[in-house]
Parts: sequence; structure tokens; C-alpha cells
Amino acid sequence: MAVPARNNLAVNHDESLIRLSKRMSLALRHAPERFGLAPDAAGWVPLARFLAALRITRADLDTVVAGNDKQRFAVDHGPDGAERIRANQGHSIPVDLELTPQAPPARLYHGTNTAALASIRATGLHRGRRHHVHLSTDTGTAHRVGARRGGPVVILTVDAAAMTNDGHVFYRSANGVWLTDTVPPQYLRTPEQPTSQERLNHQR
Ligand code: HQG
Repeated sequence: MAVPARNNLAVNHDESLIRLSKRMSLALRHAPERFGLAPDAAGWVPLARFLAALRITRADLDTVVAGNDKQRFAVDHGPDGAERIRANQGHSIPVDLELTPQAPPARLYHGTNTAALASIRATGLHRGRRHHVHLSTDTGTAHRVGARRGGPVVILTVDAAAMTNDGHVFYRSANGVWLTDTVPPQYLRTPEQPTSQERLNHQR
């Protein structure tokens, strides 16, 4: 049966906004030079230049910024009064987001693929290409983060209270993601190893 045209349009609209959000993330976090952009030291780009570089309308940008499930982008007025945009977190280009250290909740969570578990157990959580390890305040969000690349997900509990006691520094991004440099393995609680029966079930 044919899907009503209105639904098709809605789906296409959502998909194109997700595609645009990804392109904006690429331009602001990872590869601004591909768009002819040069973010300032704190990651800001003049909004007018950003719209021109990505060839998008202000209305579409506003829809992505306002409707973004994770509030990935911030728009404000710079010191010169002109509007500007940056990503709230997740950069691989060198930016100083000027975050101030904050006391985290006692526990934080990190969702990842089970394939990474052995390595994480051995060496802890590393930031990879990004500036920080990203941690969530709830297991639902951690699960969504871990599920991004497909495959079975495992949720690790981070003893952020003990880390703070031991001098590790935490930051909170404008969109509520907790950030830290590294999580050594002694602060991670990982689920028990699966039993051999569970391993068998998984293979079926
Ligand atoms: C893993 C998205 C093996 C780590 C999300 C993760 C988040 C290790 C991957 C944000 C490891 C890095 C960040 C070790 C860490 N051995 N694997 N020792 N240490 N890893 O994408 O946390 O949608 O850089 O578990 O929602 O997945 O882009 O980090 O799987 O907030 O806004 O190495 O990105 O936000 O992957 O995601 P990522 P992440 P956006």
C-alpha cells in the first residue's frame, strides 16, 4: 500500500535535517577548511559566513539548532554584536571551549560497543580524536551513544566521585555532556563477563 504523501514529505524533511545537522557538525567540529571556514580560538564562526559557506537558509539552520535532539549547536552574539555559531562539544579541531571545571554527579555512564570492552578494561577510556572522553548522566543516553555504530552495546559505570577525590577534572558542555581527559580502568565498573551460555546464545 502506498504511504500517504504527507508522511513521505515529513520523513524526507526529517532526513534532510539530520543530513544538514551532520554537515554542520563536520564544518564546526572536524573539517572547517573543507567549507572555507576558519573558526576562532573558541570554535565560533560568524553566522552569515556559515550560512554562505554551507549554502543554507537561516530558517533551515534555526530548525536544526532549535530542534536538535542533543542541542549540538549554540548561536549567540559575539563581542562585535554579530551573530555567531559553534558546536557545543565533540570537536577534533583544536578549540578552547573555555569550559570551567565542575563537580560531576557521583556516577556517570559511557555506552560503547562490546568489541571495545577488553581494550577499555585493560587501558581505560581514551578520548581518541576528540578533546575529551564523553560521559552521560543516564544510562538511556549512554545506550544511544553506544548504539550509534551498530552492534551489541555495553554500558560502563564511571565512579566520578572517586575520580574527583583523586584530582581528575570534569567539565560539562553547554548541552549537558560530561567531559574528562581520560578514565583509568580502576574507576570503571564493567558488566560481568558473559557466561559461556550467554556467549552461545549470542552466536545463534
Ligand atoms: C571507544 C556523539 C577501545 C569509546 C555522542 C567510543 C557523544 C575505546 C570510541 C560523542 C577505548 C570513541 C562522543 C579503548 C574509548 N579501547 N575503544 N581504550 N577508549 N574507546 O565517537 O563517546 O552525536 O569519539 O567507547 O552522542 O562514542 O556527535 O566517542 O566508542 O556525545 O553530537 O572509542 O559523540 O555526539 O568514539 O561519542 P567517539 P563517543 P554527537
